[in-house]
Amino acid sequence: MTWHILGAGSLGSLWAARLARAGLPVRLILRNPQRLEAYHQAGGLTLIEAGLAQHYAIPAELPQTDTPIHRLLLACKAYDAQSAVATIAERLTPGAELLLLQNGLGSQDEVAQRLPRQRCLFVSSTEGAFRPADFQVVFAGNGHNWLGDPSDPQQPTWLDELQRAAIAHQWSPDILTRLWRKLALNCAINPLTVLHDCRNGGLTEHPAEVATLCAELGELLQRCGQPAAAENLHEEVQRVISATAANYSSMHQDVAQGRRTEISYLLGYACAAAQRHQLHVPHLQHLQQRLLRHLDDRGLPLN
Ligand code: NAD
Ligand code: KPL
Repeated sequence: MTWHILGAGSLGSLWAARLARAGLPVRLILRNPQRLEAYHQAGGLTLIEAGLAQHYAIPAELPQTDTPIHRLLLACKAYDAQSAVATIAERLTPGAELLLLQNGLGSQDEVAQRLPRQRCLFVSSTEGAFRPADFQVVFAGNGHNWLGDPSDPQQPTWLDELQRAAIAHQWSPDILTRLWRKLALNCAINPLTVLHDCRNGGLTEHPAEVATLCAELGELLQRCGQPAAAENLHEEVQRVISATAANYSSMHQDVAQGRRTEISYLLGYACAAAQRHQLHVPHLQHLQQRLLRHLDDRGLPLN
């Protein structure tokens, strides 16, 4: 069955190239005729892995192409997920499967609620990729992909295709726990790296701030029915800070490059969940206010 990929950015291209390399049928869905023309000019996708560039002439099409979609990897930013899916919704067959590869929480439910006749799988990824140029992707960090469906623990039959494509993955019946845990890690680290303008390792100079945020995030996870995601959160945050000390967080990179952040699906989602549960999280709220002010000062979107 064909893998349609909507969102031919860093992770979408990384998945597309590896699936195509394994001989699996892949089609990219590009936003508009201009993007399609630029893609045809480039002649395909280039994957750069361990310094080696490989070219893949993966077929591409427009959203309004008149063929059904049975399996779709949605690999755009969280804030684009709903509008991107809307462009191909009519092509999705009943029972089609979508892999939602977005960071944070909130966008997956926005998409799933609009598609009651399809199956939405949530993906949490720790792989790293970036685009040095259009239709080129650098595989920058080995990682793992966890896939799961919060409403159905039955794993799909095609996971062996990911195996064939050497896409590190695992079926995860507790995918929400994974996504909440990653969200908590991101909330404890990313905004502070932006506000202190530092690499992740720079947060070792702000131990009290990190500890206070972890305490509030732990309480929030408990209140949201995610006790497993709260376990040893502070220890893991400290471990991630030291393991990624030399890196800039994804949010820091977004702000430094003047790109929209996924704040609404990370810290914004956490603060909204706290409010829903009437949980007092003054430090998270203050962090959100400081971050929003910081983004506003730079003319960046606040959502
Ligand atoms: P990206 O910005 O590189 O790629 C997203 C692509 O989606 C872009 O090419 C954009 O043009 C396209 N897109 C958006 N709306 C579209 C539409 N309507 N039609 C067609 N294309 C559309 O993003 P990314 O880095 O691949 O990240 C995707 C998600 O994965 C994000 O939530 C991110 O936080 C998460 N993530 C990324 C990495 C990484 O290393 N890049 C690692 C882990 C998680
Ligand atoms: O996922 C991350 C990010 O930068 O988005 C880490 C490295 C865990 C920091 O929060």
